[in-house]
Amino acid sequence: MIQKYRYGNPFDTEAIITSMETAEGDPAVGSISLSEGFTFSYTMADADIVYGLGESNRGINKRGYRYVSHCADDPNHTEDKVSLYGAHNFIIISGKTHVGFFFDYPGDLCFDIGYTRQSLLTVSCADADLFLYVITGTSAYDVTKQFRSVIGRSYIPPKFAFGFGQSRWGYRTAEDFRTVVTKYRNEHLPIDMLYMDIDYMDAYKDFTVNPEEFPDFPAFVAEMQAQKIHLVPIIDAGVKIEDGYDIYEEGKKGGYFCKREDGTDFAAAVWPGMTHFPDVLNPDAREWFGSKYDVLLSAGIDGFWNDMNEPAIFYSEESIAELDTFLQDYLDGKVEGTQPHWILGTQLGALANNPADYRRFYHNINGQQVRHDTVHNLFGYNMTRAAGEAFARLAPDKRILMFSRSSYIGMHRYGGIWTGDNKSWWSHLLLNLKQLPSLNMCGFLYVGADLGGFGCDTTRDLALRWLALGVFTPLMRNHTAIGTREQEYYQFEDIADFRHLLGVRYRLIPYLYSEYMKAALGNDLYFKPLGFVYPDDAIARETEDQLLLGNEIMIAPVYTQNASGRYVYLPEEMMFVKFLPDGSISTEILPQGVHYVKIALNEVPLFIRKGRCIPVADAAESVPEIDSSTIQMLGYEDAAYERYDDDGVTPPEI
Ligand code: MIG
Repeated sequence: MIQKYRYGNPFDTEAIITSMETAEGDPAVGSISLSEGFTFSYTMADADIVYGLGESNRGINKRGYRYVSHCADDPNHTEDKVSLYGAHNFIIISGKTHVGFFFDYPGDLCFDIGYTRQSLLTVSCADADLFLYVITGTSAYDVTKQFRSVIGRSYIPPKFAFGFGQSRWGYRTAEDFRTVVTKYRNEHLPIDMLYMDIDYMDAYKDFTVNPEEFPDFPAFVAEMQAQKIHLVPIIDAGVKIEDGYDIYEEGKKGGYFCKREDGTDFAAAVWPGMTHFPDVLNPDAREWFGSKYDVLLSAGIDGFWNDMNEPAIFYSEESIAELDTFLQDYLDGKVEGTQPHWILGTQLGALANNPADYRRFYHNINGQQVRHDTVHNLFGYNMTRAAGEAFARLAPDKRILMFSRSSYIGMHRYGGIWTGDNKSWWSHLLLNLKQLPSLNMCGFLYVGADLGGFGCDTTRDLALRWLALGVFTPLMRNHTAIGTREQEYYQFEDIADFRHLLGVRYRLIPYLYSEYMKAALGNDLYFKPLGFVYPDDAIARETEDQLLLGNEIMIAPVYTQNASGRYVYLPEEMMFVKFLPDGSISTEILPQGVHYVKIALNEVPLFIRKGRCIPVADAAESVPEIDSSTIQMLGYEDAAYERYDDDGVTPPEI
């Protein structure tokens, strides 16, 4: 059962699309205080698990820390961080009873989940203007499915997007892109997508391409398509301020940019230098910005990734002016206090993504001026919505690949997510695993991390182990930052090992696609924590380094260095399967309990649940080359599997 409560004057985020009556009074569980903003308090039982929060830090069970929903451009995902790129305000408290809460509030929202006091959960925000949804159910899984049924169907990508994609920040020339494709194809490393990071653009201007490198861009797109490669360009939030640049001129003329209180266009520096932000919360501006994707769609592009849409700000005109004044005072010895040198460092460090800047600009929503910080978490959502709504108009017969860095619940209807700038750390491989089911609970099914790690230099063993997890994530992309060690899979010794792991992905696509589509069409989960399926098993409930995928398999990747295997917990008998480097598959029935399983760097393990089976095809080098006539069933004898399939292009009926 879902009940909706209203406090004050909530902003309509359109996260929930099912209309519901507002209940009277306060929820029967927990307590509400409106004395200082809004605070919801709830006493947790010792055994309660707290699930949810989508893309957030730490474990699957969120207890014992605090989290702040504030879409943040922060590439340092250390264990102490309270905000990442997404704001997904759905939690479930699961123990003897099972109750979910969705705080539909688009500004900063703080979840203290037993951080200040071990048994106390508090959720608080500055303004008591929000909708609160309370969902009671028979299990955490049941609560999740009820929530998913009111937020609308998850985004469905084209089938090619289940292939592998290579990316690197720094590819710039046509030759750079050709080299990657040639190496992948020559080495028979399967691949379907090649990502174009910011350097493909002309001076970082959205919806342009560097004219010297790509004098005939549609021809370049076609050249790649002939090699079964989809190019996927990045789009950034900020529109460069430059006279004569059509997007800038149109935006200025149409009044489509976010404005200061005095009505002038707010200016902030990002990659292109000074930019304006399209006011994607304004329906007219959203339609206008979305229509610009056609510049690339009509060149043959069928996939995009939206970046810097928290929105990220390097500095604003105001903040740089303030810093200038400070610097003058500092140099003139006029800065008061005992530590002016330390203050200088702090001032410099606080320039980017400064909260003061988020209070300096406004959205125009149906004639109302809405200050950005109060709706901050909706920017990435609506940038991606702009694209999604435009795709439905511009390419109604075709699915377009789309994923975003920043997000709020509701965006899951328009695109997927990549989890942003992780690092080539083993701990981030594990964080990647733990984020997956939480993201699914919040509706984000097309998800994945930068395999191998974005920041820092990767190592061959980390690249392989992370790839062995990436085999199972819907979005499977190797991406890395400029200046880091080269990370394309052909850069390492013994390329055959990478070829094998990539090949296993393609062998599993008939199954993975089928389970993805069943989850999307049925408002279900693709990745589940073990506790969702084995709620009465105390060990399963605490297992955070294994996941159920679809209805048939469990995954348990190796996430530590120099390990030749790992411990795995089986809540019931399962079939332990390994895809071996010679192309064969080993199987072994293991009883319920704890096992140490050997997994070499060049093997992909999975576990098939008792009495079930999965379809496996022969390996292929691209999604269209997967031959469904080669599909064989793998798993328990006499088990049956109903495989979902479609053309992978036509958008399914709503
Ligand atoms: O400030 O476009 O998360 O994937 O490579 C960095 C360059 C901007 C951040 C994205 C990353 C991308 C990078 N971008």
